[in-house]
Amino acid sequence: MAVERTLSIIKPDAVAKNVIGEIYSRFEHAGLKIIAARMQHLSRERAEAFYAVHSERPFFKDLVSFMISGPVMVQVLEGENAIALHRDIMGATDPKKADPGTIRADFADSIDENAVHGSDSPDTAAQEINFFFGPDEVCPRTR
Ligand code: RTP
Ligand code: MG
Repeated sequence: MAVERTLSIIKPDAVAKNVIGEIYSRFEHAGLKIIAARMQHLSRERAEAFYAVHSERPFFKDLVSFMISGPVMVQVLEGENAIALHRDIMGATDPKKADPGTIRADFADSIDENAVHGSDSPDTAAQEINFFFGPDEVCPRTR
């Protein structure tokens, strides 16, 4: 399997619950390495741009309002099969349908406030990593 990179966001609800470390621990135990990270409070414009693919969906306005309701923690994860592995650890979009032991099952309250984001394909991963991080902010492990 190929080594991949994926973009991960710990959303405002999970930051507010003070579980950043708990979620990072799950990434690390799964073999994913954090190779870039930043906390930031997104502007409305940046949140709209990030979720532009959903701009025509009925939930778009609420999604953007939620994403700017507090700081988020944004990171690049690297590892074997990282994109699908990360989404497995996250669990289903709707926490009521998420498998036990997944991040969303354990920390998300609703489909609207669902704790984490993860890229869904190699193309979106590359695009989303570039959206948040410049080349000199991504630090591949040399040891
Ligand atoms: P994400 O992009 O945040 O990782 O979530 P995802 O791939 O699992 O789900 P996606 O379809 O990309 O939707 C993005 C976010 O929009 C909200 N959503 N609400 N009310 C609804 O039917 C609905 N569907 C999606 C969720 O917060 C989802 O994470
Ligand atoms: Mg998505």
